[in-house]
Amino acid sequence: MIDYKEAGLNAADLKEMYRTMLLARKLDERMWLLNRAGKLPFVISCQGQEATQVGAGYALNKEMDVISPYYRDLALVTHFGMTPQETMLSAFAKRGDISSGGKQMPSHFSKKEANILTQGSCVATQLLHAVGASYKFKMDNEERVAVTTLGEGSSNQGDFHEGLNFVGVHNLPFICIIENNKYAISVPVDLQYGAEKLSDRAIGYGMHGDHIDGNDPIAVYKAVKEARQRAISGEGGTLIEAMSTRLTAHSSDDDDSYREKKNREDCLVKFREYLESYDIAEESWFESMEQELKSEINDATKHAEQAPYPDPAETLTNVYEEVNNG
Ligand SMILES: Cc1ncc(C[n+]2csc(CCOP(=O)(O)OP(=O)(O)O)c2C)c(N)n1
Ligand SMILES: [Mg+2]
Repeated sequence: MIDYKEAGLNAADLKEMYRTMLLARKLDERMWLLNRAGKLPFVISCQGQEATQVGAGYALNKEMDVISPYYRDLALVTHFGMTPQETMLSAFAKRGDISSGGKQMPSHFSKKEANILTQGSCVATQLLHAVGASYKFKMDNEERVAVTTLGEGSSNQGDFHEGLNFVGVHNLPFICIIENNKYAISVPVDLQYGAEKLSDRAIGYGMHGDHIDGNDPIAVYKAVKEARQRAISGEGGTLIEAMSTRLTAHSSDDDDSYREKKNREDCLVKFREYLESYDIAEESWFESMEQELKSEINDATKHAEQAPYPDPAETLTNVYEEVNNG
């Protein structure tokens, strides 16, 4: 892992980053338990990708920048302002779900006041939404950046090429982060693309490309911070490939016996070891953090479990602008 001082971070920053990573991990683990207990219909995990997501989020300006995330980005959206209660309301498909009133699939994050754009289920379409936002920022001369994330499998969709080509042509303030966890459901990378590095595609779009260790939140922070600086200085977009790890099956409906379970690097364990090696935090801090987050997640779960489901009469609300009942 790279040196935090060289990246411009201090001990308090690292502790805050660790806290958000741990919160996302614990929320995710709780949702799996609730799924296996028959209480949640579906879970798709951020586990193993928290370092990429929090490192990236920490380098952005939450008040100014816009993110267009994908379904694994629980840690990124948590950093941007999605609360555990909002996450649980969505997971339980309750009426108070901020993204859709309990009608959208879980992990289709959106929160207008936190600059999190809404998304559809077709992978890579979120990239186009971010490109549109960055075009607007450029037209209006705003010092803002639009950021999107997606899996390496999704980077083979036509939307990816069309979107990045547009960014290159118009030199837009845009960052695309590929969270390369080496699988697209059961399909390994050697059956997904022939390139050595996906970040090499950047040259074809006339933009900067970076290939980084996505298990190192500091390396991700540094790469995204630099990308943001280039974007607001009029130097255009950046394509970042963060090499990451998917610690769970693709989703709660996937049997991942197609892959080896040993030797998976866990970014949270690695970051904890890093904090301990620099004497930034000790055992008692980690323990109190676990307790604090556990009680926050207990409260969020209880609240969401007891909350009402949407009224069937609201089925078409926000689906059509106006419903003709005649
Ligand atoms: C256009 C489209 N094709 C197929 C799917 C079904 N699907 C959902 S997730 C997924 C795998 C995506 O893999 P990757 O982009 O590597 O992301 P990861 O899940 O590994 O983070 C697929 C094929 C979809 N949602 N949209
Ligand atoms: Mg993948």
